[in-house]
Amino acid sequence: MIDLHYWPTPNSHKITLLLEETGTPYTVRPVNIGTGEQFAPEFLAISPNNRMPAIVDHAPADGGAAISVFESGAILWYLAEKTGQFLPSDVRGRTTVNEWLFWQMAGLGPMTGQYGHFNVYAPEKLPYAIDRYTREAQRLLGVLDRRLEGRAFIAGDDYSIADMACYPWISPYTKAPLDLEPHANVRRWRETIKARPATQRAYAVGKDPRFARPADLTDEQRRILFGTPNAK
Ligand SMILES: N[C@@H](CCC(=O)N[C@@H](CS)C(=O)NCC(=O)O)C(=O)O
Repeated sequence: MIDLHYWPTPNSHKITLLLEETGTPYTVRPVNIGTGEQFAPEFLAISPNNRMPAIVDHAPADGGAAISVFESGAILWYLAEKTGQFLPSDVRGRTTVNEWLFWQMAGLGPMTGQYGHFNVYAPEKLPYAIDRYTREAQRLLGVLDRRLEGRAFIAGDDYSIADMACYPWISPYTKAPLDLEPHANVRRWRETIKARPATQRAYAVGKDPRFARPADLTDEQRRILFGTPNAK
């Protein structure tokens, strides 16, 4: 059984996408990042970067003690290897998936995250920061759009963990939608993934009343999440 340490954010959706696609049994362990549960010593023992998601696999392939994994890309890779799904077995396909997984982890995720921070959460609207991350998010969407030209999915014909890593980060902020109009391939690919039954189930996990939260961050949540000095 897998324990999934989770709060409904894009990085966690990546993992429920894969768990639902593979039919892997898992237990959701909520980590309320708005109240600081990511700093609890028990959680830091499995996720030293005080970020979720993280997993604990109580039945690892080698039959040994439980294995914990933090970082969503590493979790996707671990579970894909374990289940033998959504990661090609040939060296070329595997390398392609790895490239785009790293691209998401180092580029699309962080840059879109900063776009969201400065557009949605920052207490002041800083034009330079907003322009910088809007341009960078658009550049990355353009890269993905070109990759998807003539391909059903990022690595080719088959849906893979590279797609699952990217999908939750395509315009994730309802209060600051990214302009997807110039990216027809991204829009087509996104609709295809959205229609998958496993995608519907993955996102339904986050709708549980356990995860209800206010529409806007409170000062206390800002202090916990961003260390904002002028928050209470
Ligand atoms: N690179 C990490 C990033 C994870 C991450 O940033 N998680 C956020 C929510 S999406 C979090 O746990 N934030 C808690 C905090 O900022 O204290 C991954 O992909 O797993």
